[in-house]
Amino acid sequence: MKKIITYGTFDLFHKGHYNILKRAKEHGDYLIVGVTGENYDIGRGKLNVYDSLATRIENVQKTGFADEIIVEEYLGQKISDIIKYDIDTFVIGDDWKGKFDHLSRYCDMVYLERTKGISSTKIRNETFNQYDIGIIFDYPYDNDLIKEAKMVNGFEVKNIFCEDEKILDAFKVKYDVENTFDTYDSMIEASDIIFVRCAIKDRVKYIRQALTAGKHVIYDSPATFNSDELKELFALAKENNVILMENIKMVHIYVFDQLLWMTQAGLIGDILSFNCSISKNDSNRSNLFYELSTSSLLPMLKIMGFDYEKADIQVNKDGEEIEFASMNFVYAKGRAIINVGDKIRVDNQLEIIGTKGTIRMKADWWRCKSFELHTPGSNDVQLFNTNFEGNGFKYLIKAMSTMLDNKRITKKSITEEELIKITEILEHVNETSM
Ligand code: C2G
Repeated sequence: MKKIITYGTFDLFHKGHYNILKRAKEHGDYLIVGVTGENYDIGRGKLNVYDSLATRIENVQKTGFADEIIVEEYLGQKISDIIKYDIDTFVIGDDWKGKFDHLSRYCDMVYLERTKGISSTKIRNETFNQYDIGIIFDYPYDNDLIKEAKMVNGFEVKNIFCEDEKILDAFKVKYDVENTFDTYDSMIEASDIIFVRCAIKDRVKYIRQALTAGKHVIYDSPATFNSDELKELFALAKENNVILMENIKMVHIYVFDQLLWMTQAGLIGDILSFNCSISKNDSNRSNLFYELSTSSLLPMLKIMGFDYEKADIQVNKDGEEIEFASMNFVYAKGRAIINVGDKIRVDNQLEIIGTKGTIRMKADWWRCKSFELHTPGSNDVQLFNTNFEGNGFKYLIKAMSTMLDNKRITKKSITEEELIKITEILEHVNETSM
């Protein structure tokens, strides 16, 4: 019996998929089809898959060509499958020509001609809503968000505006964005989503203007140092039935959920200590201190809770700007220490000590690529990780896309209470530094 294997996402099943399965089957007696799993697609940056895994499997099954369907869950699984299922021939479309030649040491390789004029991408572009993003900024760097946003179905940064014409022109040349605008109002009008990236003092004004015009907003967090102003923005978003989304990427990356699971479900016991340090040196950005603080305070509040008994904050300033702060929170049963350096360098790390285990994240821990779990009495260190390229902004856009599909404007990943509490702590930091 000659065994054939082929793989694919088979999203929005079409004639091209049907043809390749039919021809793959003709190459042998028994056809195994590998359908990509959701985690695998997320890992390889394919965030535009529309159909669920169950639907995609069902569509392959309906053709009647597959004798067996398996799920492709990780990079390198193709070699394991060829060995495990004792495959004679690997078949794939010629859009992959040359990419799988290394498999010819395990079985025969056949690249079949693709069906012309049809693809999942084409169907997606014709079928789905398009969301044009407009960015308002005051410095000429995009932090890769233009590239990342494009990876999600229907999203694209098309519009830009900056009060300073020179910065606007530099940005346009550098990132080749389609439209620039003379006024913020005209950019709002032309966009579905506004991304506010500017100094904190201007954020509320720009966010308010976009929300009032009925546009969804993404903003660099914190929006303000005034918790009443933040509450007003939340109310305004609700009134206009639009999404107000903070640019905090970690909560959209699944390793962060694993971290929460470990700590909130009690898997490392009672938490005794939450200790994190963060610093970045980027002379192009003002107020970086507050963004770094937000990234640290959010996991603290999620893991340790809101009910600390005492907050002791020590601040060092360089002129008007905070260059370092050490925030010490005393909880009934534990303690949290957060060290944030803007200009003053500290080693980036996050450590959570529980009665039954310790979690450690190193280097750029706020990117949430991995963490280690150390268990007392065991020399084994368990590693939890996710592989993705880039800075994670695509996952935030994907979360926004899901909210838009579901017509939901509230989210569970970050709550209003958490954001208000963070703003109150930052208010306290500012008072301490006066
Ligand atoms: N295909 C085709 N003609 C088209 C479109 C797709 O012959 N017009 C083929 C592809 O060449 C591939 C199969 O249909 O062999 C599945 O295509 P996709 O769903 O686009 O799969 P892809 O994401 O390319 O995944 O591990 C995953 C695989 O490597 C391929």
